[in-house]
Amino acid sequence: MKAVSLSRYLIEEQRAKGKIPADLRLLIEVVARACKSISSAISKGALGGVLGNVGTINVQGEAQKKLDVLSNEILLEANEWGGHLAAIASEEMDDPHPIPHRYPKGEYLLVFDPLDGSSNIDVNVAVGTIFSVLRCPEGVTEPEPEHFLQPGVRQVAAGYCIYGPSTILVLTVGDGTVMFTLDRDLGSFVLTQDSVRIPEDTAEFAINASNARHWDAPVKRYVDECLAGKTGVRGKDFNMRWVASMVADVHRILTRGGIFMYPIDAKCRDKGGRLRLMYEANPMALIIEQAGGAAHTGYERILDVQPLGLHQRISVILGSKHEVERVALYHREPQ
Ligand code: AFP
Repeated sequence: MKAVSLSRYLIEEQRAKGKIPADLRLLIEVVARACKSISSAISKGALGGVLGNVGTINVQGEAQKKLDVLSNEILLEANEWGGHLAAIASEEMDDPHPIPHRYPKGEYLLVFDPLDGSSNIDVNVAVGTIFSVLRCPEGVTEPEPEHFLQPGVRQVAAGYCIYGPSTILVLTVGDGTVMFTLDRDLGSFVLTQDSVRIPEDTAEFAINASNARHWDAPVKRYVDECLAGKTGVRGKDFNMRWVASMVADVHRILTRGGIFMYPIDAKCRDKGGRLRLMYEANPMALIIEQAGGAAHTGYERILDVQPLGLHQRISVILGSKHEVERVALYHREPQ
């Protein structure tokens, strides 16, 4: 069978379903091209002089890695001149990046975490770029942070690129989730999985167990029941995985099912959670829901949350539908 490139897939989807306007297609292709450059920089590792910190702290209060800064620059440079964007927001920048006046502006807003899981770079573990596309509110020509503050259901596209043993682009335009693998010989992303489906049940969970003493009762109950295995109320043994790179943990769930949890707990309650709503939770929630999974805070569906700030943090519980529903149920039951 002939390989279907990302461009061909997007054009054929547009023809068949009319869901991907030319500007959105261009935007996705430009993001994918930037991801290829990031993939190439990452793969050089120490030989490219890209490992280690730059000595600065980002808006999240985290030490910036050289690759955080480089990935951010690659994405900004690739996306600012195409004429399809009104503004760009990045996890690495305090404020949105305006489109320079010398370039035309478009109707979309691009939001990204240029390199998620970057604390894993120096140990050669998979990291990734996460992105989300929103529509710029009508009549707005100079978008401010408030124009980005749209609930996740309003995303017109979301995706991530995982830089692992192979480089894989996962994408949704709100009509299912698809995967493309980078063919380095051809230099293009080739469709390798159409209609990704997450099994509704699972026996695998992912959580940073070092936070156990800080967890709220519903999370503790869920994990304790998993750990009790065959002899407990769940009547089956569970397996645990934690990469500490959300793209890698989510990618495993898309591939074979599972539940990922970074819930709000006593340690991060004052911040509202650990993971970022706009850069991590929303795009991943759309990808997961479009693959038949669920994404919740414990109290509400992530995609329904009205963002209050560009860098807002949130509780995240996502993956196999029945397990996510169980954790949400435990949050509703009286303690
Ligand atoms: P970094 O980008 O700072 O490495 O953070 C990664 C991340 O946001 C997400 O990808 C992981 O799931 C989570 O943090 C890991 O957090 P812990 O280090 O607390 O396990």
